[in-house]
Amino acid sequence: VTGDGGGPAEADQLRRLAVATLDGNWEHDHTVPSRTLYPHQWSWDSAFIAIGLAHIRPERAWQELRTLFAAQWADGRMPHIVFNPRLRVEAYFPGPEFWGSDRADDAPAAATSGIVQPPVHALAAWLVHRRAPSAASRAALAELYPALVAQQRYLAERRDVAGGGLACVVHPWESGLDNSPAWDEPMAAVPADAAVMRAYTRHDTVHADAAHRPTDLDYARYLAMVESYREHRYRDDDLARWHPFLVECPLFNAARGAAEHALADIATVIGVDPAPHRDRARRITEALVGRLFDPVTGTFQPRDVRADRLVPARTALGLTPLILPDLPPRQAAAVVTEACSARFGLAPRMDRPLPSHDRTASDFEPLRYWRGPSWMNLNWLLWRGLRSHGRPDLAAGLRRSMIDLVAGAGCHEYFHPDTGAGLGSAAFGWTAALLLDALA
Ligand code: 9WN
Repeated sequence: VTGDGGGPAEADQLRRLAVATLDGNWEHDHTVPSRTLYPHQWSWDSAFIAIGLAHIRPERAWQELRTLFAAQWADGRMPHIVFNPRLRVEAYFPGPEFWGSDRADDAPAAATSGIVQPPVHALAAWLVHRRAPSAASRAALAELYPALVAQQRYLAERRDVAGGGLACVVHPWESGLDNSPAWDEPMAAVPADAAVMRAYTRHDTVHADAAHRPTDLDYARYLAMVESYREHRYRDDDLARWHPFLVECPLFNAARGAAEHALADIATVIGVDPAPHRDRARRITEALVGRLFDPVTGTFQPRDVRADRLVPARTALGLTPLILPDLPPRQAAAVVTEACSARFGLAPRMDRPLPSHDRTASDFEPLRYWRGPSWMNLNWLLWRGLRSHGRPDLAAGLRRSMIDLVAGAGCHEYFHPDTGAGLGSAAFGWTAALLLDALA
């Protein structure tokens, strides 16, 4: 998977595969991440997918974002799943009846989950416009802008539990990296019993190998966290008093910062003052550096707010603040050093794909989901960061590795971090979409 071939013929063939994958996952007015495992609309998937659609079907890219934002809550929260009412209950677990969003004051008419995902949507909207600027794309930006601002305001005002300028995730699903070793320590404090899962039927393990997915004990805790939040009708008052899992995630907060940069650009295009966005972006970057950068390890680590300490696991989450264009040179250099270490193996010519977790760690698992396998979205975020921080050599190596992954295995959900073999869903939306962006 590491060849450096790849002429125009290979690129054309890969593009055709990516387009077929996205077309196959298109469902009326949005794209599903996967027809089997994830048949509804997912929040951050749709943002990544829009970035890819911009290269082939820009109207669909805007439709993707519009459909998602139609399910925004009145408090500004963007739910992580918007359920398709046409699907059977068995299509996905936990489904709408488990979430019970209809009992929350701020929920929309559509059935949704009550938690969020990393806010990469403003960046996506900006990139979709920039790909093919037109009167229509400017109108779409103007239409989405208030919703994007409300999304950011919700996170800044309702989720800054520690008051230090960073938003907390209240569930590992909110980070997008569900079973990352980053969450093991804070999750250990969540009461749960694997027997809980006997009352439910998991559907993920019907479509994917159970050995590649989170465990039943993980799921028991995931459900316990949803139950805690749902009992409070998804309100965020006094979270510290009653919720068992509160963590400041580097990727989630870097996405917030990147969103403010994107909103500043969007504001300029639609004739709004960009200064407040630039100001907020600066403050988020300062808070990230102040609260999550560990000068001893030289990397960014999540902060467990309940225990008030940094989580020691060194996962790929720690590399993602590089997407902030204003990350100070000292931290940017430290992230690059970490990425190029034996833990992640980034190089101008990579001999193995970028893993999602430190490959030298004892809890590295090459097959299990976010505990080792390589993921296109993490590759893409780091690729973007490397370009904006003046490392085209490393960016080129990573880009080649991303293309080789799909050339070798197809548009899989994730990939074996040694062999590049395809894992999880075989026709995964954001893999196809971000490949199109890498090929452009
Ligand atoms: C729970 C859809 C989503 C992604 C997440 C990924 C996975 C869901 C699950 O699939 O999470 O939200 O059922 O495992 O971890 O990042 O958005 O592709």
